[in-house]
Amino acid sequence: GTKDQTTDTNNPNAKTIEILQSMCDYYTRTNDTWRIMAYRKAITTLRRQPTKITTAAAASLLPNIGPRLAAKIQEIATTNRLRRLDYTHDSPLDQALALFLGVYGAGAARAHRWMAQGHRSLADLLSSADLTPHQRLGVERYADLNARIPRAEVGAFFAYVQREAAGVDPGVEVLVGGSYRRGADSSGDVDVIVTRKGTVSAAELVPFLEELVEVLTRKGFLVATLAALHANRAGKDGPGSKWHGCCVLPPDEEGADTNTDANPDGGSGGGSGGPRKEPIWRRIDFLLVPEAEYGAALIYFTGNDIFNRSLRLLASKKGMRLNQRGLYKEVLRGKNRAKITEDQLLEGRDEKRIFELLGVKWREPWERWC
Ligand code: DCP
Ligand code: MG
Ligand code: MN
Repeated sequence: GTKDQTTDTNNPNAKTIEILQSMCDYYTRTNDTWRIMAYRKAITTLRRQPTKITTAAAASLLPNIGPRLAAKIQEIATTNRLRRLDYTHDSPLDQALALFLGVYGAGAARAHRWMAQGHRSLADLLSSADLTPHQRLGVERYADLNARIPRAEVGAFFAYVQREAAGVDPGVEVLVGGSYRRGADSSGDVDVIVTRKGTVSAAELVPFLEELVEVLTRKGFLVATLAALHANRAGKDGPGSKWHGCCVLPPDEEGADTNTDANPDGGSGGGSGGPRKEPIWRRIDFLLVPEAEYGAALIYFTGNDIFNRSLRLLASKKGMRLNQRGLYKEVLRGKNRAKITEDQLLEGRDEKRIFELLGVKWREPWERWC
């Protein structure tokens, strides 16, 4: 996901954030990666400010805010609007493109191609576009897959997974990473990190996950597969290290907090006594992590993505390399930057130790929004 959404209603810069977010959404539609990043960073900075930023001078003193963004912040703070945004008015074409960009699994290139082929609605796509099975699911479950998952509901999904995981192998540990670990009020998906003491490779956890997926599917918890273990077995993330799909809380689960009737803000209605509505399909990811790489994987899968990028950049400036498996000391390279020997692993299992070796102050997960 690209949205780190928390409720900004009480934030003194709420209006500024809202308008900058509209600009960011516009640049997402025009696929302007550089500006998307600049706006996201500025929004994160503003979210952290305890007081309202009203002048360009004050704004430019803040991290990640350049002179042009600072001027926009002043314009919004003083006029409550941004003239630049008027020129991004959503035409019907823009709206169709924005709609297609929201189809799960469709990138900007795909969305533009659908536009070029003359499609303008989800109904058009279903009736006449050539859709892969995953794209079809993204269109059919459009609203579900674009809905944020309230924090309490992520907790309920986790409790369910944790119980079934213990039934398959009591030695396995599970934890929710991603925006949930950063303390978000709502998440785009449920990122379940799976590990077991003594493991050195993700492959050792594959049989466990295969069995867990089978059990969860049989119980009606998992309802769709988007990326199965075997599909990425040879991927660069290691052998079969992840599984992506969709889940629902089975309605017949006794005592379980379902997203159809027990949760008043679940969004799907349902009400006591009334007929049950279809549960909302939620995105869930399982990530297999050996104990030897747990710290590096926790950093990676906690994010956010911008925080990860800045840590990696810092590592490379210090002659190190950080990825989701560990922190390495970069070795000397020969001609054409060819490696003479393998990079030396400095730390993989301990999250705090990786921060120490990088020489950065420890940041709690909820302090890692950028
Ligand atoms: N990640 C990353 N770079 C990417 C994608 C992901 O570093 N391009 C890392 C950081 C993310 C984590 O993986 O925090 C999980 O990815 P998600 O896409 O699930 O993102 P979040 O959980 O942060 O947000 P959301 O609430 O939208 O799921
Ligand atoms: Mg997530
Ligand atoms: Mn995810």
